[in-house]
Amino acid sequence: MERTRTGYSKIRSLTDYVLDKSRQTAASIGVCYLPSEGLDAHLARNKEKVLGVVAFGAPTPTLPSFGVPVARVDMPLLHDDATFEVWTSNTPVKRDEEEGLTASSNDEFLFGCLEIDEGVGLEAAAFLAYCQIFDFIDRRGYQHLLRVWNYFPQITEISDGLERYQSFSVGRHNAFDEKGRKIGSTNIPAACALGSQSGSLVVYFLAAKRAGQPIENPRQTSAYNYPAQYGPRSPTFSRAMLSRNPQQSLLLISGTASIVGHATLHIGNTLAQARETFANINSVITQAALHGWTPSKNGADLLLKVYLRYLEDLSIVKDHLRMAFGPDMQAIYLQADICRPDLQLEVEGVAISADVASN
Ligand code: 3EB
Repeated sequence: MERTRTGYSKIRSLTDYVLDKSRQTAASIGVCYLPSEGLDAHLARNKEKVLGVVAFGAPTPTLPSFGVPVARVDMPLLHDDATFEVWTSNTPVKRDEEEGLTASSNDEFLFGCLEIDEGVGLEAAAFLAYCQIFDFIDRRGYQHLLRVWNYFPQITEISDGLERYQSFSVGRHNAFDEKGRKIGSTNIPAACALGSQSGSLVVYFLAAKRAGQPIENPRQTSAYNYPAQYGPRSPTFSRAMLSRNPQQSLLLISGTASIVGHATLHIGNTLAQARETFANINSVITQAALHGWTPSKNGADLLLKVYLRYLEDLSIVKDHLRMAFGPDMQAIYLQADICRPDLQLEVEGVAISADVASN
């Protein structure tokens, strides 16, 4: 009896040892939103572990150059002058740069950003940006594109007979085809695409060595299957991407709006659009749970970005967001044009399993 028990406890501790070992060695990432005041201290504390910084605000905030990838998005904050989204690694990162694409990576993840001049036209700019990203990550072994953030001005304007968002989607879709990632043959990344105030096409992204699990939403037509009324080439994004690693799970939630099936609902009613949007996000989280995602209580794992077309909708959306996702979630609010003229808000974000939330 005694021997068996000892034997058991040995096996248990060996299992724990191996698990602990893989936790210690596995690379993980974290993200946080910071106001200007908090930025310097955070960067100083994390130094060689900073993967990248995204600067939101208008006029676009300036940053000291400290050798990390920085994406600047000219987009007014609704509660502050500027906000910084800072991605960090638990281990020192490797820096890399090629033709204007700057990146940092650890053993699992690569964060990158680039800005493409629109002189060639938006469709071509999108095509070039995505071709460059695919070549870059493929050559470095981070071939799984998990999440992409896209920003460009005048997103709903019509140019050459097409809404600019649709031109962007054409260029992006063609790049997927060009680089051997035809729909149906590949995992499609989670994404969002919002209208900034000025500047070129700004894209930042997260890629990984390990494939993620794309998540779709049963309440919505998959975007890559949208009918042609929304554009000649469908938008190439999934509703969320679940990335499960030994040390952490990440749920990367795409831009989500008041769309059911493929139609916009509640036109002209911001509160109803907000509720529909929250229902869509909760539905995505429920789908992720079927693939092993464990949401934490009170929204403690959630970092959301809320894009509002109209400043005056801020307080009503804020109140309802907290009710929908819990008192412990964090959110920042930005003023942005949404890609469909009839949408008044869009919400996207990331959830990180509780053990390693922001660092
Ligand atoms: C939608 O559901 C709203 O083109 O990358 C959401 C997320 C939207 C990503 C994109 C667009 C994109 O269709 C718009």
